[in-house]
Amino acid sequence: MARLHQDFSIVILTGAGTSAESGLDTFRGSSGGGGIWAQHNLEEVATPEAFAKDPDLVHAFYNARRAALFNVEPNAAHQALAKLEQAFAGNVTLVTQNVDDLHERGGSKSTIHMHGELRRARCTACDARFEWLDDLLVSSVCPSCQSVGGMRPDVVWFGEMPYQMGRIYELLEVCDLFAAIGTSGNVYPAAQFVHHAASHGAETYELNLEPTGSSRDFHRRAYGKASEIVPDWVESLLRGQRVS
Ligand code: BJW
Repeated sequence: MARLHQDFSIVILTGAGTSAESGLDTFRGSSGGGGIWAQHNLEEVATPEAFAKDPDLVHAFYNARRAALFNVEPNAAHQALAKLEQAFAGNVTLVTQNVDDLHERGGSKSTIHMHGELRRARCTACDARFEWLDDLLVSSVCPSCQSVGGMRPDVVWFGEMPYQMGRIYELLEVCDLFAAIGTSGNVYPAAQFVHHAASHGAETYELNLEPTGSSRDFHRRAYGKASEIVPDWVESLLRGQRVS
């Protein structure tokens, strides 16, 4: 690692693998199979069409996952990324595809949740967004416009535009280092971030349990459990930190 300076800018993209050791399922599992999409048909629970067709089923799917957040804790990977954000002299931006709140609970202060957040709800009638810790139901009332039946999880389903894409692309275009951690690289547009960052000059890192279909697109790679390889990587970045 070259010596780093105060203007050095890092963008980190995290995915479900970052939270796996906290006890939250990944979507696609590892090479042996499994994961959330092996148990649920994504077209029945994670599309706007699914919500229109069977909102009770969609609410049940997300209510269970929201409730599960009360039983999990951030792991060493979340904590290490928070430490990097706090201790690094340059700029660190954490972009997560995860809808859990483990980065925040691990100490990160300004995480971009590009696929939304389980602990938030959105009204499809007036578009207001709220913190929402209880179950969502078809009978839930919008606290803003009082509509009934239109409250939905504030998550980004297939076919919908992820949040803050303009800001994310701007950050990718000026960053010096881009890292993808615990993500399979199967879902767009996040899967394209490595190309966008590299084409604007960033050095790119993949940190994952195992190689993915995108591994060859990264300049550097480290494989193993996030709770082990992320703290090591963060320490190496902090050790290399010098004003040149
Ligand atoms: C470990 C570990 C450990 C395990 N340590 N690692 C081509 C171009 C553009 C778009 C498309 C395209 N083709 C199709 C599309 C559309 C679609 C898409 O990508 N479909 C794919 C199936 C092909 N994309 C969309 O619809 C998106 N919107 C969109 O494209 O809008 C238009 C647009 C165009 C251009 C610019 C901007 C916008 C929206 C996608 C929304 C995804 N939503 C979900 C659900 C969110 C709510 C919920 O949680 O239910 O988001 S799907 C699901 O996948 C979730 C995740 O955030 C996302 C990514 O999954 P992730 O994080 O990578 O998890 P896994 O499970 O896949 O991988 C885990 C990895 O961790 C594995 O590699 C393990 O090995 C590893 N691991 N344990 C380290 N301990």
